[in-house]
Amino acid sequence: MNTRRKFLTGAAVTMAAAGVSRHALAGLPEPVIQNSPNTQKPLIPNSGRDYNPVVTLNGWTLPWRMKNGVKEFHLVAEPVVREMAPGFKAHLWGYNGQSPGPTIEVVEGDKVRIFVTNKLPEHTSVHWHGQRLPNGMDGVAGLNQPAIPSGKTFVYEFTARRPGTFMYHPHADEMTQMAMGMMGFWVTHPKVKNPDIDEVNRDFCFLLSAYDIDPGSFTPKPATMLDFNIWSWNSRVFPGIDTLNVRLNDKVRIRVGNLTMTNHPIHLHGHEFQITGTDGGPTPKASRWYEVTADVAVGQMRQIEFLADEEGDWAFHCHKSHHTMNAMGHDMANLIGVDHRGLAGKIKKIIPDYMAMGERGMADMTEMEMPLPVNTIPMMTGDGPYGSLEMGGMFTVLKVRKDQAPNDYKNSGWFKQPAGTRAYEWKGAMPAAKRSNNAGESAMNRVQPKPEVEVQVKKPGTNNHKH
Ligand SMILES: [Cu+2]
Repeated sequence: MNTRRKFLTGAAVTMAAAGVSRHALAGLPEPVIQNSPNTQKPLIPNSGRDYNPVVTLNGWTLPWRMKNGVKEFHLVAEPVVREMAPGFKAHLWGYNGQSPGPTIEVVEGDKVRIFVTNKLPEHTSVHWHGQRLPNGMDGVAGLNQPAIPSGKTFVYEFTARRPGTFMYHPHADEMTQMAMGMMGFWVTHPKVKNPDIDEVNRDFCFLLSAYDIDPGSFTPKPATMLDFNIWSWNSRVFPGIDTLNVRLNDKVRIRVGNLTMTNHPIHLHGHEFQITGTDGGPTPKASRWYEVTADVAVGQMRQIEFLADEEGDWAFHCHKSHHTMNAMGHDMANLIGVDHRGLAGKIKKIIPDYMAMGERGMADMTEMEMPLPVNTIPMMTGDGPYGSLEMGGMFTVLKVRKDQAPNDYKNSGWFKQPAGTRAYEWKGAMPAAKRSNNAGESAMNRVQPKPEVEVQVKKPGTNNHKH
């Protein structure tokens, strides 16, 4: 496996950088470093209790070693270069070579020891979000422990008491460190059959994160509170997010955690799902109902499950339309309905590169050959079988296929729709429009007096509102 091969490479790099002997590191597991932003195959457990591993979208699971019955992991907090989409790299902070960090998978009842080495320029700590653990292991710097100074390694030890969906992130200079991409997923699998936890064929997970990276630059601005321009799943943006490839009639679980500054209504097309778990654990079966959108609030985890029984390429995305766009500025005039072709000619005399846009909507943007600054990504993009998807950010596709082999996670290309099952153009005659002026006649039969002057209400302060 890829990560296995990287095991030695990563260790060698780390040791050379730290300048310490192999002997001095003998007490810690060698850190495993991941160089690829692609979705890695599930890590089949080769020691400890057995379980069905998860697949981290554009991510990976951290290998461990067993030492006297304890599962030992080594996390390295460090600056990383994350490819957020082909052609767009960000200078983030993360763990073991990537942002987000590797997923940690354990089994309920496992004794866990996590070595955390701090290679950041400032102190850090790790909080194990949602876990039951001794107070001194909760990771809030200043409250539960002193912060881990730059260059030092701290050890966290606890038993994974509750099965479920969790995450980890710093609890020291949180604003900066989470804005820079420091976070990771944690899954505790059930030890024995749990009546509220069903077996599934595919189990995906990812974290929601948001960045403010000016087009042409590389480093997120940590002071941003609301005006983020890069909305990502596991620090990837569409079309850089891998698709979720499943077999027809697979039972599918998707686990989502939110470490952004706003909520994200996560929406799946073509199927209905139930919320089967939160960071508080599995939801009781009697409390579940069907949804097609799950709102994941800030600091929450949601785990959804469905039967993938409709073949096709199904959109899966955040339903806030601004979150399915890339590198977006919000300080733009509304030009819908304005024909400014004449004006554009005049402006072009002064600014030869000037381009009129937006008067017919924004879809034109996907056709524009507008020069982009280096290291950014178009706002609306992504080629599909029928043209541009005009999407970005928090968007990908669930691919349900009859011929997807079990345990195969390959993308099989675009769905071939059976003949006669696609929306088509009406080519017949178009009847004249009939206007209905008497809707709700019986109750609302009065003639509405028309105001002589149209009143426009403007709320105070809306001018300053950027979004
Ligand atoms: Cu969103």
